[in-house]
Amino acid sequence: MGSLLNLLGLCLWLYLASHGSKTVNSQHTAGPAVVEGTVRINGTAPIGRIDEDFICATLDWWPPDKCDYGTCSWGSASLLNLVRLFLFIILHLLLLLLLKKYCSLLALYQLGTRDLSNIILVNAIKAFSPLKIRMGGTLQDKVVYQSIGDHQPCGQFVRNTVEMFGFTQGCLPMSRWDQLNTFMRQAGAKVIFGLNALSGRTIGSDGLAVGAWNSSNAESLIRYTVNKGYTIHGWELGNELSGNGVGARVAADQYVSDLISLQKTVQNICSGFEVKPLVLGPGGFFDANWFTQLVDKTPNSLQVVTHHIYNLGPGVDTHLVDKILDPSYLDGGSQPFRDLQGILKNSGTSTVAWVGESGGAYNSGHNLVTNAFVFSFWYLDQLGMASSYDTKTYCRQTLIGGNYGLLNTSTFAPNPDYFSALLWHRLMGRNVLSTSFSGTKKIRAYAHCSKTSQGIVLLLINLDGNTTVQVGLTLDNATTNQTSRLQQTHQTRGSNFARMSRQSKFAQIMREEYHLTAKDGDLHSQTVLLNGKTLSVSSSGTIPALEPITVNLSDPIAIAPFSIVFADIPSIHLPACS
Ligand SMILES: *[C@@H]1O[C@H](CO)[C@@H](O)[C@H](O)[C@H]1NC(C)=O
Ligand SMILES: *[C@@H]1O[C@H](CO)[C@@H](O)[C@H](O)[C@H]1NC(C)=O
Ligand SMILES: *[C@@H]1O[C@H](CO)[C@@H](O)[C@H](O)[C@H]1NC(C)=O
Ligand SMILES: *[C@@H]1O[C@H](CO)[C@@H](O)[C@H](O)[C@H]1NC(C)=O
Ligand SMILES: *[C@@H]1O[C@H](CO)[C@@H](O)[C@H](O)[C@H]1NC(C)=O
Ligand SMILES: *[C@@H]1O[C@H](CO)[C@@H](O)[C@H](O)[C@H]1NC(C)=O
Ligand SMILES: CC(=O)N[C@H]1CO[C@H](CO)[C@@H](O)[C@@H]1O
Repeated sequence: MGSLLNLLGLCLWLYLASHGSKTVNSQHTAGPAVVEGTVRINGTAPIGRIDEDFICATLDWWPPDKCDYGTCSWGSASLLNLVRLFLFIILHLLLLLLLKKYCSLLALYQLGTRDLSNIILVNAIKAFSPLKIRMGGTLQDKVVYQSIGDHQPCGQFVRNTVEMFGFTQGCLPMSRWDQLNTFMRQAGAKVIFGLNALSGRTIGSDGLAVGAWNSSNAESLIRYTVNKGYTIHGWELGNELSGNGVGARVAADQYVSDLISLQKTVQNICSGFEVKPLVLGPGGFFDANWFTQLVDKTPNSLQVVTHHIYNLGPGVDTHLVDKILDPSYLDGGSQPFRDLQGILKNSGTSTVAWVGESGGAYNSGHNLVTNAFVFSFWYLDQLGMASSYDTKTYCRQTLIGGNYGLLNTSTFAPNPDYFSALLWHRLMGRNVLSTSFSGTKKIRAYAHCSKTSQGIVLLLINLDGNTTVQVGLTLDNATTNQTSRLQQTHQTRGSNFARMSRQSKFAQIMREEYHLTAKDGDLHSQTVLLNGKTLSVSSSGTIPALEPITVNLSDPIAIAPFSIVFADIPSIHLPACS
């Protein structure tokens, strides 16, 4: 049969059929314009498969006196400082637990603001169960790990402008490492730890780091970790040393042999374990030549190739919002994903790609942009785009710290992107669907199989501030049985949809929608509304439930100006999702 015959175009919302884009209401009426558009999904086979725990966020080493453009945005978010708070958190959680169990004094136990933020932090991480957390960043290649029997002082980073990255080396005391691991275990996080890859090398004036990696300090940390029974999901070698590097660089062939040595070390120390930690690298900016060499020469040593993304330029840029709202600018961000996928396919390796660190705008982001509602346009678009090129995990810079935290640096209250990430995590299943949009360039459209049902979930982002877009759906390759299911919506089926299982008939004719908008329509707001209601933690630090609205399946999906919609459609069953 010809491919045209094989193509079963199924138009769900029929009034849209074949019209494409057209303005519905008159130009002369007041209020925003409405245009129509169509999402087209090819349901034959998935084009990518993300990790179950795709969402990842970073914790960095930057101390409080890390400043950019005259602003110091890191507070006490450093891995070396946050750990102090962690002790408090654990103590207070214990105290709360005791109070709850043994007395009725709970109401009298007043939470201080610091205690409250600590509880928010634990709850925010736990909400993902698990959240991947990558510990690393620029200063990771200047960290030494305290080792047993080492009586050298274990000092913090000290500001020093003549040093690379403006700070002296810093030391991770094992007592802090204990606290971090205790906390991460309690919060249910999966930790990826970035090792110092400059250890033992000398850095030339041109930035080239010469000599082999001295793994002895890393080895002592890994050994200590294993002996203590801590689980580390992955060990990553170095930060931004690939290609031209940032500050310093390592030649690809040298890095390859260092990575092979790290893999041997991990295999050796963890030989008794059935599941061994992953080895990741290089945690740097994509460089086709350098990455090709790495992937081709480490077929059995590298489980995950990680790259970093700051495609919006420096945080000080005053045109960040213009870039975020420009569809062609966003499209330009697909280049490294596409190229890296090509390299992996060509080599036939089992190595997979992750985004190991991505904060959009470098040098700590931009206050009220990279921590405000508008940034969810960029962030969710990145998550959608990365998935469609088979990226398995995406680490956001940062969980806390800088101007791009998912959580507020001082209160740990969630910023809008936190809720965007949580919705993604709860709804978007592993299989990625080939998706395109016609009608307007201002809609970004992605689709995955649903995480909670046998159906699909659409992610639609409206970059236009004046236009509501009414979205219909066309499915290629839906089977005739699906057609009949959709047309005879009264038909009851015995399928078990997680959320709607008790109302399977209902599930056949309804879908669930999550509409995200900025408070007061202000793109710079740090408050996001879900279906018109403010999302915020409760006074006791509980992360709010994310409640959908249900919509008649025969209605188009209405994407308001400057809004983001997740639409969960349990009744559409595609071959790609079975
Ligand atoms: C859908 O995807 C399959 C591969 O998965 C491809 O063979 C087919 O041509 C695509 N159909 C359309 C209409 O693009
Ligand atoms: C690696 O570093 C350790 C600790 O600093 C040192 O004792 C050892 O000699 C170094 N190894 C090499 C090969 O330089
Ligand atoms: C954190 O939250 C406080 C209180 O809402 C706010 O004043 C502050 O600007 C926020 N900080 C950042 C960096 O967003
Ligand atoms: C909406 O359109 C008007 C008129 O073209 C323009 O002045 C305004 O900036 C637009 N608003 C947004 C949010 O794009
Ligand atoms: C489609 O429906 C027909 C009739 O209801 C049934 O015989 C057939 O097995 C179904 N095919 C699939 C792939 O479910
Ligand atoms: C859904 O919409 C159709 C067409 O407008 C209508 O016939 C049907 O009663 C609606 N169903 C529900 C549950 O509202
Ligand atoms: C499940 C299904 O119908 N798959 C078909 C989708 O279309 C392609 C060609 O366009 C066929 O090869 C598949 O068999």
